[in-house]
Amino acid sequence: MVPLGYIGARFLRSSGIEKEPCQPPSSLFPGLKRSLQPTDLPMASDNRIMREREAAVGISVNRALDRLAETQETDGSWWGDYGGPMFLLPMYVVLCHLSAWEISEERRQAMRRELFSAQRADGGIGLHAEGDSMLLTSVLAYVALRLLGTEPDNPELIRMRRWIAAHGSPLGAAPWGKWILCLLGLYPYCGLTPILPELWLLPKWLPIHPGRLWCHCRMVYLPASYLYATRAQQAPNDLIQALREELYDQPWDEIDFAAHRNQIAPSDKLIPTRLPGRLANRALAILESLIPHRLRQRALREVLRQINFEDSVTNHLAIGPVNRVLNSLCHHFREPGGEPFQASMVALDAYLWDTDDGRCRMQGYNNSKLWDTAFAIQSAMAAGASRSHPEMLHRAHGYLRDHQILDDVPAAAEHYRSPSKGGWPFSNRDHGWPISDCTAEGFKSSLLLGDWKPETAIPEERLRESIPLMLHWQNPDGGWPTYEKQRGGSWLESLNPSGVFDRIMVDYSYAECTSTVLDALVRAQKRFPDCHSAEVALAIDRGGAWLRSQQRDDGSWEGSWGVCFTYGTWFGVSGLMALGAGSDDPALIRASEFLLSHQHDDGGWGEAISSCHQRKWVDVPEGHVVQTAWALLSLIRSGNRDHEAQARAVDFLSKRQSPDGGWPHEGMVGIFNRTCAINYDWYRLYFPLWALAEWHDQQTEKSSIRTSG
Ligand code: LAN
Repeated sequence: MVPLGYIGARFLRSSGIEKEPCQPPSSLFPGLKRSLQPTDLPMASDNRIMREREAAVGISVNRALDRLAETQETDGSWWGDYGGPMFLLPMYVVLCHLSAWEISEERRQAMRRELFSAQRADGGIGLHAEGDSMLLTSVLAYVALRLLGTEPDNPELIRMRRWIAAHGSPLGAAPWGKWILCLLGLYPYCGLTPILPELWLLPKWLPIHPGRLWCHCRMVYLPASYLYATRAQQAPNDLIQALREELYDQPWDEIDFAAHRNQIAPSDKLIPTRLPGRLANRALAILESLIPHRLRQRALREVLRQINFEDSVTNHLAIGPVNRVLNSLCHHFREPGGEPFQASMVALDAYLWDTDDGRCRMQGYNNSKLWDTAFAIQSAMAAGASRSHPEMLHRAHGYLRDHQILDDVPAAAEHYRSPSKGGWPFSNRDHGWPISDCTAEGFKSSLLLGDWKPETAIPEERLRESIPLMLHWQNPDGGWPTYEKQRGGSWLESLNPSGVFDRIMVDYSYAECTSTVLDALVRAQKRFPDCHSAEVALAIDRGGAWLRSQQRDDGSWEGSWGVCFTYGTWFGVSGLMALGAGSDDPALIRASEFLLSHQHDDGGWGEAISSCHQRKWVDVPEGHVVQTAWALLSLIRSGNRDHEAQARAVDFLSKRQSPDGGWPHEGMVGIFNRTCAINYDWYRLYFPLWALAEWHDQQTEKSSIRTSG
C-alpha cells in the first residue's frame, strides 16, 4: 500500500489540518465550477459528517488507485475478461471439432465448466450468461458439450435436452445456430435461408450492396455466404448420428427441413421478422435456384478475396469473434490444415480467457485493452494519480502511444474500408479497426497525459491526425457512428435476418460515440486551433444539436453499449458539459431529475439488462456499483445541488468497496444490439474510482469556497 496519497493530502489541507495553500482541483468540467456558490453548501451542522465522509472517500480513492496500479499489465494496459455472450464458445468448439484442432483436456474441462455455469434453472442457456434460455444457445451449447466429451446421460445435459425438446428442437433456432448445425451435418442446407455471395458482385451504388452494411454485420455474412454457397459440411459420423437422435423428436430422415426454413421459435425471436425481410427471403430462395455455376464461382472468388484481406489487415484477428471463427471455417473447408487456417487458429487464442475459477470463456473481442486503459487513465488523473502513481500513468501513456493506428489499410475502397490513420482501436494496433469513440477516448487521454508530461507526449502530428478522422466519421444526421459513417438507409433494418440482434444493418449515430467525439473535438479546437478549424466548429454545432435531440422526454439518454439509461445519460450529460452547458441548462436539470427519480433509498441505482430491449427503465432493487458510479458522475458533472442524494450514492459506493481496494463482480453492464450482455471487467474499478474522485474534488472545491467566502 502506498501511504495516503494525493487525495488524502488534499483532504488534510482542505480540512485545515495541514495549512498548505489549496491546489486548484483538476476538474475537467468548467460548468461545474461556475455553478457552485457558497449558498449551495450544506448547513454547518452537516459539516462534520461531510468532512468525515470526505476523509473516508479520500482513503477509498487511494485504495482504488493502488488496486489499479497493482492490476496494470506490463505493457501499460488493463486486461480483463470480455466474455458473456454464450453463442461464441460453441462456435469455437465446432470449428476445432471439424478441423481436428486439438484442445487440451484441461481446456476442454474449463470449457465444459463455462457452458454448464451458464445453464439456467429451467435447463436451457441464454443468449448471454444472464439471459433467458433460447434455442440458439441451448442447442449450440448442447452440441459443444457433447463434442467436448460430455456423455448424453449427464444429468445436466438431460435437463438441457428436455428444455430443447420442450421449446421446439433446432428447427426453431435462430438462423446463426442453424448455420453451425449445417456444418456438422446436424441440419441440411435446404433448411437455411440462402445467403448469396453474388450480392458482393452487385454495383456498389445499389442501396442493398453488402458493402453498405454495418461492418460487423457484413463481416459475418461474408464468410457465411461462402460456407452456404459451398454447402460446407462434414461427413456424418457416429457422434453426429447420435446427436441427430438426441436433438430431434422425430427421425431425421422424416423431417421436412425446407418447410421450417424461416421458422424462429418464440424463445429465439428477440426481434420481429418484418414483411420486407420475409419477402426478401422468398426472393433469395428463387434466385438461389437460378444462379449459374460460373457466376457462383466468380462470387466465391470475390468473397474469398475479401476474407483473406480482412485476415491479412487484422493480423488474422479479424474484426470480431464471429467472423474470426467463420473465416477460419472457410479456410478449413477450402484448404484443410493450410497456412491461412493455421494462422487463424493461432490468432484465435487471443479470444480465449481462462478465469480464476477454472472456466474458459470466449471473448467478445480480442481484448478491450485500449478502451480500459483510456478510462483507467482519466479516472486515475481525476484522482490525483499524477502525484501518487506517476509510474502507472507513464506506462499507460506508453500503451496509448504504441497502439494508435498509424496507417490506412491498403486499397481501402476496394475492400469497403474507411480511413484508419490516426485512430485508436478498442483493443490493440494489431487488430487495426479504428472506432470513433475509442479514438476520442485515446485522444483525450493522450492530451491529458501529454499536458502532465510534455517530454513524453505523443508527437503533435500524430495527435493532429485523429482530428480529420473524427470529422470524417460524422453521420449526415450530425451524430457519430461506431466504425464507419453510415452507408445505407435505416430502412435496411427491416431486412435484418438475425432474429436475435437489433440494429445490426447500418452504422447508426449513437449518444455515446457522439458525446465522446464532441468532447474530443472541443479539446482539439483549443489545443490545435489551426487544425481544420471551420470544419471542427461546424461539426461541434451539428453534433451538439443531434445530442440534444436524443434526450428523451423523461430527461434520459438511451445507452446502446452499456445498460442502459444510467450509461446513456452519463454520456448525454458529459457531452453537453463538454460543449459548455451550465448547471442551469434545462437539459441538464431534466437529466438530474430523471436520475434522482430512480435512486434507491440505499443511495444506489440498479437497472436491468432488459431495459435495453424494452427501451424503458426496468428497475432492479439491488443497486449496481457501476450504474451508481455513472449516475453519480452525471449528477456531479451537471452541477446538481441535491448534495444529500450524492452523499448517499457516495456511501453506497464506499460500503461496497472490497478490502483489496476494488469492487466485487456484480451483474454484466455491457450490451450490444439491445439484446446481448457482455462483461467489462474493469468497469467496476475505474468507474467507482472516478465518481468518488470527482465527488471528492467537488468537496474540496466547496471547502475552498467556504473558506474564502
Ligand atoms: C463492441 C465493443 C466495443 C464497443 C464500444 C467501443 C464500447 C462502443 O462504444 C461502440 C461499439 C463497440 C465498438 C462494439 C460494437 C459491437 C461489438 C463489436 C462489441 C460489443 C464487441 C462485440 C460486438 C460484436 C457485434 C459481437 C458479434 C455479434 C454480432 C451481432 C456480429
